[in-house]
Amino acid sequence: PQTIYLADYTPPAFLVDAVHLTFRLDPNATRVISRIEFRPNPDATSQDFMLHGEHLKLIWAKVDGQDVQTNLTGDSLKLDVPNAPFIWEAEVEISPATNTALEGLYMSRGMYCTQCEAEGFRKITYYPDRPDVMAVFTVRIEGNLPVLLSNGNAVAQGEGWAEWHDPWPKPAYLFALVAGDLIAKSDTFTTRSGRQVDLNLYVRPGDEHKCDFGLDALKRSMVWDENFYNAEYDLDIFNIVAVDDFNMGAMENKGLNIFNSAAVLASPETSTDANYERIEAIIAHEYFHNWTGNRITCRDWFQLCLKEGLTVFRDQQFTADERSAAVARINDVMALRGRQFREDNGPLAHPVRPESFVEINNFYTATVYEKGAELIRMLKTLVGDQDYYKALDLYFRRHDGQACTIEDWLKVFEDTTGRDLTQFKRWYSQAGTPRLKVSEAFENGAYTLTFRQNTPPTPGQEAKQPVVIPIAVGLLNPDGGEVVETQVLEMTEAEQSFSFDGLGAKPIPSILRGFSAPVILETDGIGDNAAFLLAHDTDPFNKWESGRALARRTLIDMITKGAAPDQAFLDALLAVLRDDSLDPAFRALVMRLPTQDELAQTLFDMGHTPDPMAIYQALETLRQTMAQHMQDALPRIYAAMHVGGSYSPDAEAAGKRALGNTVLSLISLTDGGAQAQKQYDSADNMTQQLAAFGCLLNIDQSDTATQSFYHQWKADRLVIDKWFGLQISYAAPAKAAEITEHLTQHPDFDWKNPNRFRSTLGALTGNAAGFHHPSGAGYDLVADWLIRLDPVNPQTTARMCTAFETWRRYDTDRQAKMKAALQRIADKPNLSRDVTEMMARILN
Ligand code: BAL
Ligand code: ZN
Repeated sequence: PQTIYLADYTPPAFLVDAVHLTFRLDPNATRVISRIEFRPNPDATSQDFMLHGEHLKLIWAKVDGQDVQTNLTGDSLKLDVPNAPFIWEAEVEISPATNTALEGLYMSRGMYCTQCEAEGFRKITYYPDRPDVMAVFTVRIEGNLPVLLSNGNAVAQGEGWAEWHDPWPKPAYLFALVAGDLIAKSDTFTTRSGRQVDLNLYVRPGDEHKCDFGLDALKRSMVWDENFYNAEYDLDIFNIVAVDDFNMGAMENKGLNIFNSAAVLASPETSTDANYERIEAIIAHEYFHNWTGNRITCRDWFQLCLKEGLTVFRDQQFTADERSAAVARINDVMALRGRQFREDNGPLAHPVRPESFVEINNFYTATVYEKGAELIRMLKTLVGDQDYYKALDLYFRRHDGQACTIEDWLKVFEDTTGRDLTQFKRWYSQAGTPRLKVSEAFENGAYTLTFRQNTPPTPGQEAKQPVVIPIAVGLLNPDGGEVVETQVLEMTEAEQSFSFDGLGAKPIPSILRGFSAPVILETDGIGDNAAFLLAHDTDPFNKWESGRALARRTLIDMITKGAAPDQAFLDALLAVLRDDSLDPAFRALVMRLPTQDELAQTLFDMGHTPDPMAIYQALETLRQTMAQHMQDALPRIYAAMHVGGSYSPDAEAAGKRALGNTVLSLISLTDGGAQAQKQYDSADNMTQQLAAFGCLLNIDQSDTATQSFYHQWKADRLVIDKWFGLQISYAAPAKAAEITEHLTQHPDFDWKNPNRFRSTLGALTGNAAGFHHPSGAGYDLVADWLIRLDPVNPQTTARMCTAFETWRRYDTDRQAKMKAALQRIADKPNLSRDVTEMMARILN
């Protein structure tokens, strides 16, 4: 397959003013008739006219009304056209019913829907399918279905047809069409300047009761974007559609967002608190794309972080604002470390703005999204809130209607603040997570912190240069009071010192407050302050971080030295658990132990070869010890966390349930599951039911619950996804592959449905000790299924290949087994471009 380079970018030879599309829907033979108004691009460097196309059957084509003989070159069309405005018309035939890749126009349980980002529109008709070609679309849909939707505003409709017009020029990747037997739950929103907007959430009959929360989250997002970014909605209709078969979480098509049903449908009985929180964040994310992504889009796919990093940052701000900022930040950092740091440390490491790709779908990554958001957060920290919002205003005014680059984005900040962001830009081009070492000195009342930064080599990037690191620091005095409030130190050199004068005693530093930069902080040079900071830090992130550091150290000592769990750690944890002045959600986060994967990476970084079984065992032992150590305190806290009344997904109630269920998981380790069974039997919402089910699975007391849960929920696909996933997540290491294999034979294992595939095979890759069991059965099973899925759905297959990205961490036996599994995938004839690229990068 061909590699595409950022450096090779050239502007399009022709621009498009208007697109008219007519769809005659048919499952196996949909006709798409296009009429496209082209004109030469004055900024073009070439006159070559080229249209992308993939798997299209061309029926006829005309230029300015004259039939054209087309020379098919691969899947694209090249032909001679006038060096003047002209009209291209064509009719093609496509087959949505056999489109299992879920890109382009496809069918999901009888309903038509589309997914065009990144390059799916070329599977619908011939078009310059690149984001810097923006056009006004008018769409007519003909089909014998009650609901026919496309982007923009509804123009006209009749029996079996509908016409839509989107006045906002957009790239083809934002095109969408939906047709089916759907029901709308509706609401309205009036924008700040008085525009009345009809809001509709379209679902399958039977799902109407799962719409209220999504609509409410949408309205809150609309208000929030007006308040914080002066960003108003710009059409008369905002439609969301829930689809069962979807590769991603959701898609921000202009005026017609399409959502994986798991990312929008919610009811108390079927959705957990975590589901509600995720749905709220994704609704906000897709809505926020209306400005950051749609009104201002990307020039080319290398600039993906321009819209994704910024929109993730905006949805993180929204969650922080709607819920608890401290808890939101901790959750964001856990996700960043779990996915992005792992990616940055392995063969798939790439810059936030990559410089080459084979398949762009492989770059919808944690690095582009989550690290991309961290870069925006750092910019905001560096320039301050006021200048940040000024720069954003300028960005919206200067670039509205344009397809932009990271250079455009940074220029807006330079023009607003007068800063030179040349060095900051390295964050976009250098892959890898910087290591930040700190040491200290105290003399004559002056306290000095010295930092050294170093970014390890990553594929294709041996040597790295220093980046700009905003380091938020506060100082505490030895009795726990704060002597220096949070200041942002701006590090630009490889090594740099910062001093604080006039101190009466050597202070205790709290460094990288709020996780002010996406780096790995190494504090060996400043002594051991973790227990002190866990007790006293005023910065909630670092308070949590200190608990995490203690837990990590205890576990590492257990694994590498055979040590017993550290009593001081257990006492510190118990003190937090009992501290009713702390937010229950925060306490639940402090009680959460590091993941197996995080421990494996930590051990690897320390020069050890991680043994997944030893890691698993240490975590089990520590949990058991915690349960005993805290036994007396648990029942009171469990009772205190009871939430009465009818279910509400708000942060306060969810926080209490989170802590209550953390406590329940410890209680169930000493009471044989009695309390969990009680909670399971009396639960009136999915959060409580699923948590109790997890406890029962964990202590192997679950046969009855497994049966009863299935029978209760067998009609609900989203709940049955949980049922598949939980059994595998809680499977003991030696049994995980076998249980997964067994579940793949279950009549409900619909492997072509991405949600079901992920909740089964994905759950196995997430059960680290099960996946890495020395038998190699986990590797083999996952490889078998990836080989099977690839011809059906390359995108979902490629995504799951990342399970193998850590193979070089492990012992020679595991390495050999993982490599053999990877090689088996790589050797499969006719492997997709997506998976071919992933195998080449992982094995490299
Ligand atoms: N643009 C793809 C889905 C999302 O990031 O919103
Ligand atoms: Zn996005």
